[in-house]
Amino acid sequence: MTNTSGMMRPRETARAGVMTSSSGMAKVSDLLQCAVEGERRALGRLLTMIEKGGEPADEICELVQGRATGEAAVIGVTGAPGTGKSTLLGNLIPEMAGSPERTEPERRPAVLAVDPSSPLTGGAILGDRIRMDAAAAGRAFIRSMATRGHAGGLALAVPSALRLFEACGYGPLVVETVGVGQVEVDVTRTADTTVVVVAPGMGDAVQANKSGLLEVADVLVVNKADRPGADDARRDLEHMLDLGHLTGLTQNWRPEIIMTEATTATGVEQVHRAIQTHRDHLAKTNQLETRRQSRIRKEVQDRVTQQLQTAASQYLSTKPAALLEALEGKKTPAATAAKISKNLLSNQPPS
Ligand SMILES: Nc1nc2c(ncn2[C@@H]2O[C@H](COP(=O)(O)OP(=O)(O)OP(=O)(O)O)[C@@H](O)[C@H]2O)c(=O)[nH]1
Ligand SMILES: [Mg+2]
Repeated sequence: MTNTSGMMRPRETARAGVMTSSSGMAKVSDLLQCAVEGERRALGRLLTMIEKGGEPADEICELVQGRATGEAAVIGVTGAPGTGKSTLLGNLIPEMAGSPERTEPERRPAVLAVDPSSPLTGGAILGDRIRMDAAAAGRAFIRSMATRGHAGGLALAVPSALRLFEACGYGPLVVETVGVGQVEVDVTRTADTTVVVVAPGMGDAVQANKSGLLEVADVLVVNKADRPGADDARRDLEHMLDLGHLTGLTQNWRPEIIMTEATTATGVEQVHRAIQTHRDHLAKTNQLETRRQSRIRKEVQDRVTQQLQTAASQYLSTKPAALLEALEGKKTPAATAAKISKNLLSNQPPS
């Protein structure tokens, strides 16, 4: 079994046959049952459905409701391209998975690596870059999610995938995003704990500050500590923290800055401890529930936005009279938009 679920166990091959109906389509409820029982291939197929969106994705959401409590820790890992996020995760996931020798409870972490450049790489490459030891890989689940240029789709797919992971017994839930673009930053903004990774050079502290990433940081990692400029990056971060450039979502929280060399796992244990310390802080200050609610609120808002957008496109494609008035220059686009919005919304009274 590979950590990216490229291979099947014999048991799964047999079950996969049962799961496929005469129409060639697997029933979502059957797939979910198999996934909950621990069959990775079934989970992978459900995630593909979520990624594609539409009715099957909504059906999964309905079925998962009640199975996922929303209590699993959600950890965002973000930073500029190439700063070493996936390499870091390869070492962090075994820490999160725990081990009997360390008398820690065993956990089953799941990673969703959001790949913004999927049309070229197919998405899978990024997930494959997360390498870890076999024991942890057996308990963890790693998956790339391709955005295929649909930013809105990503915003909907990520929370659905996280709930599915939780319903299948996974936790903590880690989302890796490249910290460029509003949707990617927003995805990590609603995590319980956000780890921002910087590296000397292109993805450095100043760059991260400009892209708004430092504002969302609960834990700061200077990776590639073996490279020249790492100490400068740390100093820049400390300086920005001192100047209060970073507001953070958590009141009274100063992100710890940790130096790592992800390729040799140096400093990774510290990152794990910092994540736990931040979670303890959230629990002590009663912010876990607030964060959970803000995730749900954002998902609802994103769904409403998407539905209104679809409704607007459909309405305009019928070439309504109001649109023609704008096209003929009789009304301003603003007045036309106001009229059309009113029409649209009055047809769908709040219930
Ligand atoms: N020297 C050095 N190289 C590192 C370190 N960590 C990661 N790298 C290298 O940096 C490159 C990018 O690492 P990734 O882990 O793929 O970076 P990433 O942030 O996940 O990249 P994207 O997902 O494409 O944004 C790889 O060649 C890694 O081997 C480190 O601590 N030191
Ligand atoms: Mg990566």
